[in-house]
Amino acid sequence: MTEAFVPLPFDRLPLEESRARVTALRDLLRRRRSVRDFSPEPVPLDLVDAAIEAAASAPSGANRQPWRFVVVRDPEAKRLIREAAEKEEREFYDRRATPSWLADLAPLGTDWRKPFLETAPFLVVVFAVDWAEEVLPDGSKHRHKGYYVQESVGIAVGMLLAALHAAGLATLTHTPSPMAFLARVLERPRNERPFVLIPVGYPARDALVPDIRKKALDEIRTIV
Ligand code: IYR
Repeated sequence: MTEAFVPLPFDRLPLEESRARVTALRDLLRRRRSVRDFSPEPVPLDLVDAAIEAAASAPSGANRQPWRFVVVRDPEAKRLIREAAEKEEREFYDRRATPSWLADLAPLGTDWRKPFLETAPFLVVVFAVDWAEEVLPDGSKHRHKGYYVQESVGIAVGMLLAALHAAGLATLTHTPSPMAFLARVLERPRNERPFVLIPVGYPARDALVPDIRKKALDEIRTIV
């Protein structure tokens, strides 16, 4: 099947406007921090929905859009998620993590306790869709595998974090490991794999963040 084509909607910007826009976006994104101290203050759902729509504009392998976003606001569901996550995290901090991993985490001041999983008004749980079930003409079922699922969902999550930040909301990119409990608690189908858990809300008034820095351009960029 050939897709129809339409003209690209494109506005060529004057160079000075390009500069102003990209530096303004850079400066906005540079103010994003991973936050672990959330206020319980509610957040209007439409802010999160608009951010999810922004994320869903991401490119994806063969345009399969292999992402699903579960917005958890039910206190009981958040409690179950916190309980299960803390169980895994305790195991991680007490046993699974290597000494060098724990040393790398020390500047972040993290431990197995995850109160933000109940304090934040929303938890956005992103799932990666690894395959779709297809029924072939002979009635047999076939697993239609996704393409570049990791890359596609990773790009969408980056756009989601940027959009939530642009909305003036705080987020944490949280990956309790292993994350299989999220599929169980949220009753997701077998072809969905938990990808990342993002608490979303306003920061607590007294929120602290670690004093860490991003690498400078000359450390990360090479011109060939
Ligand atoms: N999942 C654990 C540990 C952790 C791992 C990395 I890599 C981080 O950048 C931060 C934390 C936790 O959430 O505490």
